[in-house]
Amino acid sequence: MYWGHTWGEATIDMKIDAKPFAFEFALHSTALVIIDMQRDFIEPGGFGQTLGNDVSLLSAIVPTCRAVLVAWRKAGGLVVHTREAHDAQLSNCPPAKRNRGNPSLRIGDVGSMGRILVAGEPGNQIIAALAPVVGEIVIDKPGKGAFYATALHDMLQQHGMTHLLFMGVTTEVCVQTSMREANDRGYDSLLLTDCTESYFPQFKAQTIEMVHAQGGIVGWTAASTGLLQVLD
Ligand code: C5J
Repeated sequence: MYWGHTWGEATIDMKIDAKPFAFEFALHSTALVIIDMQRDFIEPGGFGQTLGNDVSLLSAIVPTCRAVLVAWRKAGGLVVHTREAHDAQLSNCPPAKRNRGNPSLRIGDVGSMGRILVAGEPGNQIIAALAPVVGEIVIDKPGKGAFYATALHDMLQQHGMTHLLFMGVTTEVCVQTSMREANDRGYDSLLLTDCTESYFPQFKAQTIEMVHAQGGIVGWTAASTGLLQVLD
């Protein structure tokens, strides 16, 4: 299926060292996409912990994510936040997703931060350090990918976006899925490697390799230092 959008002629004004080769982009056509930095994954009592994970691994990236977010805002770049969120009736949470595995609490059950992965609940809020400000896009997504069953692609097209910078959690699940969806829709995407984390360090490392392998089959990867330098 062809998605029917047109890509404008962007004036490249930024270039950073990356794998497999330099990532070139224009500030006015690039969005910072922050995947699921919500309390459900980062704080004790949420979905991440109900699956038996050590959530402290994920909170370690918050200061780096915040530094990038602050610099990107200061430069005037578009910011997109996503949350993995289902409606209160769980009408957009298929039984295959809810019933899989043996978590201590399932999606929709009541935990210490309200109902697990349900929109509007305390645990579903983006952590305070990265909270959205007026003018930033917030996408509630029922799937792992940010494009599935959301208006994200349309919104990015309306804003003339061609390039995406990804950060957030977890690397191999929602971040990777979203990057692959973006790739299939024609975006050039870069994963900021020190701004993403997994409950499984080996999965993070392998995902980074998968993204930039084969000439950038999914996209580019780089630490945030180069981006912060060009934004300075
Ligand atoms: C998961 C996500 N890991 N945001 N969600 O279930 O990566």
